[in-house]
Amino acid sequence: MDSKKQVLNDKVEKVEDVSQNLTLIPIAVAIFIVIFTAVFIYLKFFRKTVNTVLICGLSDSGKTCIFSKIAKKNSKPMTYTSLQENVMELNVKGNNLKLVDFPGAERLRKQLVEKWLNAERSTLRGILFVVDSASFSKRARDVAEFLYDIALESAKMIPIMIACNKQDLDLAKTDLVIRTTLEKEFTLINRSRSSALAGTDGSDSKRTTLTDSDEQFTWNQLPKPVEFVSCTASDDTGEGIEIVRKWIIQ
Ligand SMILES: Nc1nc2c(ncn2[C@@H]2O[C@H](COP(=O)(O)OP(=O)(O)OP(=O)(O)O)[C@@H](O)[C@H]2O)c(=O)[nH]1
Ligand SMILES: [Mg+2]
Repeated sequence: MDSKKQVLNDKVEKVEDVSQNLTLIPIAVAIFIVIFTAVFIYLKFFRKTVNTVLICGLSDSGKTCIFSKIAKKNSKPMTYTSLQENVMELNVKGNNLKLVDFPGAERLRKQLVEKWLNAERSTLRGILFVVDSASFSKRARDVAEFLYDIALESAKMIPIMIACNKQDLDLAKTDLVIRTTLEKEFTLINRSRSSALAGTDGSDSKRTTLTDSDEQFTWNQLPKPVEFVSCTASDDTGEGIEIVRKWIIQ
């Protein structure tokens, strides 16, 4: 008799366990729905889309010319010093891309750093840095300082293409010369910034230089790829512009 009672008790306990587990299911489903909705809302409304390619470089390097060529293959751009951004939306295979031509004027540098390289950094998918290859030997240090700051301020997180423009001019340096000269300049900037910092407050200079200042700088020390291309934006053929366009829409 006792053993029958025991079996009955066991069965009752099992049924209670099962019914307890069943009441947990709606709670689990509710939690899942709340988490799913929160993730969906975040992705849809708050996450910034990584869809912008920023064109920058010293004034007169040919940024607006390249921007116009990308907009319209056979355009003959009439450009003058830009004082504000040119923005263009591109539709590539159903995806919206934004191309921003940021003026090279020195007084707008702070705005470039604060807006694009910090606040809007998470929207950047690439930076196209344009160099005037004809005036490069005279302005190598200025070009290097500007590019160095762009790489540093963007936390080295954005892929960079360096467009060595104005290849049609006699004095133009090749992309190879520009590449190696900039490497040497970056080594010098690393060293001078690191010793300047060590001389002032003794703070950790490694975080404020692009790479380890004890080594020669090479492009492959950066975490994101840096590519070089030769181009001519002002003539009809637009030599090299197709490579730039492909890199932008890739
Ligand atoms: N020869 C030659 N001239 C070029 C080339 N690309 C641009 N230029 C000329 O260089 C000048 C400056 O070009 P822009 O495109 O206005 O330069 P930018 O970089 O936009 O200059 P900012 O707006 O001041 O920052 C213009 O007179 C262009 O016609 C090129 O490939 N070859
Ligand atoms: Mg311009």
